[in-house]
Amino acid sequence: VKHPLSNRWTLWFTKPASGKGDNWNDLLKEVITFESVEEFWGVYNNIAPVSDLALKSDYHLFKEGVRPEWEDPQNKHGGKWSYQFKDKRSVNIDELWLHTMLAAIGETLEDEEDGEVMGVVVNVRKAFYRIGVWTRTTGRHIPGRGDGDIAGGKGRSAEKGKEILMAIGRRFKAVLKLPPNEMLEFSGHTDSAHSGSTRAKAKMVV
Ligand code: M7G
Repeated sequence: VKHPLSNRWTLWFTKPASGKGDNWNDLLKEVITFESVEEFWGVYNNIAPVSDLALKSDYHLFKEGVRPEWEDPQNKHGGKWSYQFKDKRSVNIDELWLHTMLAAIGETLEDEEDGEVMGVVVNVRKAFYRIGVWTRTTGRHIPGRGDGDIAGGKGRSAEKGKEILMAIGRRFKAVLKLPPNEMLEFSGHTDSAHSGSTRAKAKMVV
């Protein structure tokens, strides 16, 4: 018996750059798509744990049809909640990433009608592990669209859009078991793209 997930999910991997000529697109690889709880465990049990990955690797788990890139049509008006674990030796990154994936595929990060969560990401870097949740919107107006298009056609007000994103941030913070004084930060992808890095100025904190 297979227990179907609400969505089909695709796992992606960013392999570390080997030389200077490597660009983002050469490094990002689609791994596998699954649609049941059993298939998820089959994948999970057969891939390297985050703690074994080389520096500059990423795992991305995204809804099928959404590439884990700022440029994807479903991400280009969006942003992400993220947190950097700077004490790499004391953090159980494998457990945190597992819990993050389970929250994504189990759809516990948002209410069903929100339709905000596009995927989750873990980055292995020299100074930190970063885990993030990518959302379809930023709670701001989309340039060139009319009022009421804050949330990409869902007719939400800016206040409602922000509240939905804040709720996702609070749930994600609980998944990561962060104490109240540690802050999760939200940043828009366009800000990330312009600054050339993820470390763009945070627009919201939780
Ligand atoms: P990062 O992995 O988000 O954060 O971006 P880091 O700076 O902490 O490592 C690292 C680099 O990967 C960026 O400067 C971009 O060159 C590239 N990169 C990352 N992402 C998520 C994208 C993306 O969505 N699209 C493109 N074109 N490049 C990206």
